[in-house]
Amino acid sequence: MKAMAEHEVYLSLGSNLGDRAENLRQGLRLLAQGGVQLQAISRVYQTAPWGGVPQPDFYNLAALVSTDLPPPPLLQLAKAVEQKVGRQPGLRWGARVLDIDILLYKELTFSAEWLKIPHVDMHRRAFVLIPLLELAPQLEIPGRGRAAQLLAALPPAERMGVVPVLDLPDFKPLVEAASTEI
Ligand code: PH2
Ligand code: MG
Ligand code: MG
Repeated sequence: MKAMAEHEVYLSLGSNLGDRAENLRQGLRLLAQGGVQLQAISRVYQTAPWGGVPQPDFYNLAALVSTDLPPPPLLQLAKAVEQKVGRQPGLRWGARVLDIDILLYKELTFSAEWLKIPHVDMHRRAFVLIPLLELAPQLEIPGRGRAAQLLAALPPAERMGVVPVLDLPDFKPLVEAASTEI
C-alpha cells in the first residue's frame, strides 16, 4: 500500500473571471497532477466579493488534500497552477481567473514575510469558512478558535453572500481513488 502523504492541508480556491467553474475544475486537476492528492472538496459557492474592491462575484470552494510538499513548494505549485489556468498579475484582492490559497496544515504552522499558515485572513472570511466547515465542522484554527464560532461572529450580510451553487461530481471518483489506492 502506498504510504499516506506526510501532510494534510486545507486549501481555498476562488475564481471570478471567465468560466469560473471550469477554472476551479482545471485548478484541481493540475494540483492533482503536481503532487497533491485530493481527499475531499466542498460544494462550489457563489460569493460576494470581499475586501472592498468592486468586482464580479466569485465561485469558491475548499479542498482537503494530502501531500508530501512542505509549505514553500506547495505555494510554488499553487502559483504555477494559477498561471497555467491563465491568471494575470493584478490588484491585491482584485479579480482573478484562479486563486489558490493555503489555509491550514493540520499539524504545522509556518511564518515568513511572504507566507503565513494559518492564512492570516481566513477567520474573517465567510467565503472561506463556510466551504471549509462543510469538510471539517469541528475545525479549530490555531491561535483563532473554532471555525464555527468565528463564522457565527461575522456580520449576517457577509454570511448570506455565500450561497452553494453546484457540486463538482466529476471529482468524486478522484477523491475515492485517492483513499482506496493500493
Ligand atoms: N479573494 C480575494 C479577495 N476577495 N472575495 C471572495 N468572495 N472570494 C475570494 O476568493 C476573494 C475575495 C483575494 O484573494
Ligand atoms: Mg486569496
Ligand atoms: Mg492567493
